[in-house]
Amino acid sequence: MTSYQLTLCAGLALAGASVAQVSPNFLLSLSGVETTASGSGGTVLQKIFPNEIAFVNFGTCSTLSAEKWMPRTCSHVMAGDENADGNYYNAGIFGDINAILPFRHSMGTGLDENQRTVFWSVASPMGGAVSAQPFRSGDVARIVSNGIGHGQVEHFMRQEQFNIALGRAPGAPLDIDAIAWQANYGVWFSINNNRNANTACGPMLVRDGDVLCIPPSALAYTADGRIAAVMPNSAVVVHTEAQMDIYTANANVANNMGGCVTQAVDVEGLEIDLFGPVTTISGCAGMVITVPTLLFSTETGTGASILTTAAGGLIQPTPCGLAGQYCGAGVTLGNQLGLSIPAGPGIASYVTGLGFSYAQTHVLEADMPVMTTSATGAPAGASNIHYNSPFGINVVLIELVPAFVPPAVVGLPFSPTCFPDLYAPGIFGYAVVAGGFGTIPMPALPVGFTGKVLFQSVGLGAGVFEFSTPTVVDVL
Ligand SMILES: [Ca+2]
Ligand SMILES: [Ca+2]
Repeated sequence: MTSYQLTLCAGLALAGASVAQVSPNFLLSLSGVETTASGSGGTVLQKIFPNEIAFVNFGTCSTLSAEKWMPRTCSHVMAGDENADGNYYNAGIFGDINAILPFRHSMGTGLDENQRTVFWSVASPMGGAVSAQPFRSGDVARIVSNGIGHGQVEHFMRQEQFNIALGRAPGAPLDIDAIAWQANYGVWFSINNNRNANTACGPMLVRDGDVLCIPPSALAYTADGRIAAVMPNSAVVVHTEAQMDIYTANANVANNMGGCVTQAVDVEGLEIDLFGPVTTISGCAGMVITVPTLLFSTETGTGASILTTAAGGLIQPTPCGLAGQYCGAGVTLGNQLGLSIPAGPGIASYVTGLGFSYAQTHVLEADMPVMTTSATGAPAGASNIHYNSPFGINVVLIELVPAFVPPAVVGLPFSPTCFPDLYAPGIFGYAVVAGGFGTIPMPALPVGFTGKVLFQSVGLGAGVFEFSTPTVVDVL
């Protein structure tokens, strides 16, 4: 084997977070469609889909509610017409989001995450009609505007790099379904299907319930802190599926029907707990691996429980209580993460992606993202735009654009805590609204109009403009 020199980017080695910069709040994704505990003001924002990301802010426990943070309609605008069908709307984009990496938080910056900084993994590949780089099930990536154009996939870590670290053919099929990272601890991940691999400990079957580490010494970084290269055969199974089963059983958590969860089956979400105990193990091939305490979720954890490897396996505590009900004491409802409780048992979903984060929920969505009105026109208010803003005064921009939305204006010195880019093609109208949840009517559409109507809100933050996520209505 040729020598494979890897050096840690000097600027990145200091990325360990201080305790003051650790958020107790979560960005997360769920396996099924769930409803926010608040009802989100009766808006369409109350439904959280498996290809979306929600934010759980544990600030006020009596009104705890997960809220939609990255609507799929925001992803549609970021991605463009990725499947080349003429529409931005694609209800099933990504299949599911099955891993989340809040990058700013993982870098230890203490800054709010936005939809351009977070990385995620998909269950089904994104269409390749716009991006020069693919977004596949084995990638951990995000969608940005770069020098090539809008809708470009930017990888934290590529499917080929995961395969190389696993000692597999770079092009082999792979589905990453859990990711956590800190420069001091390396990449921690789990896969979605059992796969043959050749890890640092030799040939083996890696299971979907195993938790693996690629240690810091095997990672090289880009200047902006993404993975540039990995050392071949460097991945190590740190916690086997059997060990994850033991952590899970020891946590003694109930599922959404009140049954005791005794097995992990498939590890679905991972995050590093910087407050937890740290151990070291020998990872084969002379490697010493520093093992942090890990938060994890499992396919068996219906009711959306979150567990931890601390003390041999516990239910994860949050500022509003445990993230799951004890077995024998009832069912895990889902309300511990701010999700609405259905009649009868708890919610059917488990947590599919998980990361600590600071964030603001500043979003827009249309109740009719596709309108077939070119033959008839549509009166004002035939449909509505639903919003959620943390800011007291907001200007919702209404923009008519041609068949393809022009790229956003990037690099503005605005929106430090929200969506960073402004879409500003021809502004057709605007509405001034207060903060919180609300709706504005869609403007009238004349007979014969086809194209896109784009909405983005500008909130007045602390002396600076803060942009909402954008949304597009396809008018056919
Ligand atoms: Ca499309
Ligand atoms: Ca995936």
